[in-house]
Amino acid sequence: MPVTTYPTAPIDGQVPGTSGLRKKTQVFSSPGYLETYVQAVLNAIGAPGKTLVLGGDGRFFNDTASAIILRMAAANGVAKVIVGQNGILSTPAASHLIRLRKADGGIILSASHNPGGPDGDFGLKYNIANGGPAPESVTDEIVSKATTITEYHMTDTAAPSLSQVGTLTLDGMTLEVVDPVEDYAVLMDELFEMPAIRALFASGFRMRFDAMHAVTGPYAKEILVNRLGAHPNTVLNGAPLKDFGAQIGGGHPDPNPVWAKPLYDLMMDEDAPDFAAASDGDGDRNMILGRDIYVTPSDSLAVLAANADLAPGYAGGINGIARSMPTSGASDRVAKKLGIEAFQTPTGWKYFGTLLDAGRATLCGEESAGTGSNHVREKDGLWAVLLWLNILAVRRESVADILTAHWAEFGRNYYSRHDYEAVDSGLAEGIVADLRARLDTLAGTTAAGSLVTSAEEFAYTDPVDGSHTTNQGLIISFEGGARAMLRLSGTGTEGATIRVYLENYAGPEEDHSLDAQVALKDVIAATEEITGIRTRTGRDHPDVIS
Ligand code: G16
Repeated sequence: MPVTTYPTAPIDGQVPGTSGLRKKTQVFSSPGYLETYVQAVLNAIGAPGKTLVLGGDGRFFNDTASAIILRMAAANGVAKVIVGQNGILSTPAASHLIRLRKADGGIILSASHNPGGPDGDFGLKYNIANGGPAPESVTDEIVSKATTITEYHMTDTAAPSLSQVGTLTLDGMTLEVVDPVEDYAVLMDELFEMPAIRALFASGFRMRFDAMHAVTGPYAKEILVNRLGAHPNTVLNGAPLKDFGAQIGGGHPDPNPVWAKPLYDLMMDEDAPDFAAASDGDGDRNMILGRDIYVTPSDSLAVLAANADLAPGYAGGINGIARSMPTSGASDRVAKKLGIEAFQTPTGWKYFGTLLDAGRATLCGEESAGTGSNHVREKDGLWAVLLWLNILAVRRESVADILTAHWAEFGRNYYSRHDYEAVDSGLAEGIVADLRARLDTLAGTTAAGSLVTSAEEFAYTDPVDGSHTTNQGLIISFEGGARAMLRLSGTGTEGATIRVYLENYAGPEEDHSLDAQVALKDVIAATEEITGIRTRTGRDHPDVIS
């Protein structure tokens, strides 16, 4: 086989963040950068003889990167790569394919909800054989290799076109090109009461799904329109674009009320459809909206958990619910009622893997618009949408009525996240460090009229494998059950993003009709008094409130 060995490029000890390695596209596409990281992955996992899945969200550089990775896989002795047609796979579909085909792992090309394009972001994530993001032990090994290897290997043979489904070879390596949607759609058929959802649409139920010009367009068209009979106008922005529509309308594939504002505004209108949802660049995140109501990801997890048994895939009940630390405690209340375990993990889907594998958690969710279950080992945007549809099809109530009934039973965890973006990294780290240094002194003090009951840095010991991780965010708890959490984003590529997560609980008998910012005003004021973020960053309000 004609293989050439090249010198590596410096990776600068850059560690993969919350979700793999994520950098500016220009960095990723600079000479040798992608190649060095891929070689590190192949060395870390022991490439010879392995079967890998490969796919990405179709953003700018996806096709070039796919071709490079295939040529490197062949040169490094990988036996087989199962790749999505045209190099495309949504992240949950990739996770499913790894599991379905019993692959040794997979490489997912995406920077998720981050913007795409030549001036946008690119990313690479390695997932292990269970279909989930590599745990720290594996990512540490990849980083160690990335910073010490001196050469990478690539076959001189050009990578074949991936435009047709079928089996090919590349210098002795088998290359199976698969339909990105089919296997995933079959899995969804198995999990949900499709005839009931079909009947819901047939009854005149109106929905909009905003694919945000990202990877889920073809998945949503196949499942919602072709299989479930939704009107073709259900899917908005369904044609994937390499820059997610940045050029044509400032598109940014982050499904939240800020970046999916047209959808949000549509649903706040009195003539709104019954239900709406959006997904992100790689299809693992979701936003849920009903007529005149936005469902926070934390509430969505709680409602899905409380009603999961209405779907055939969960008819036997769920074993446990896991949520990340900054996610509200709404799902804990559901777990308590169901008499099942509730877990609080660090931010990052990889921390759910052991709980899912051990059968201790069935549903997982994060405040960052991620919800999923044991059907794959990633969060799954369309899955969440389909579970909502299944619940709506069986209960035949509006989203708002379902939320109102949920809060009347469990109480409401008012919740909001305030983001301060592109803050100078040193300044952001200083704010966190200063607060960390004062944690022991905060309990018992009163800030803006709220009594601090405890303050701590979140550390986590995995209940399944005993692995321990520290420095996972700062938590300030207030009398009455309010919490403020602070951490720096692990997915940004420009400066630092300070995330402040705010939560306040109103019991079943209390008022659930307040605007979240109003319900949280005391905890917001107390948090500013304690942290001084606005003063120190010179900003009088967060850049994004969600
Ligand atoms: C990634 C992880 C999520 C995590 C999120 C946090 O999301 O997969 O599990 O919650 O990052 O982001 P940050 O560190 O910016 O708060 P994604 O959708 O970007 O892959």
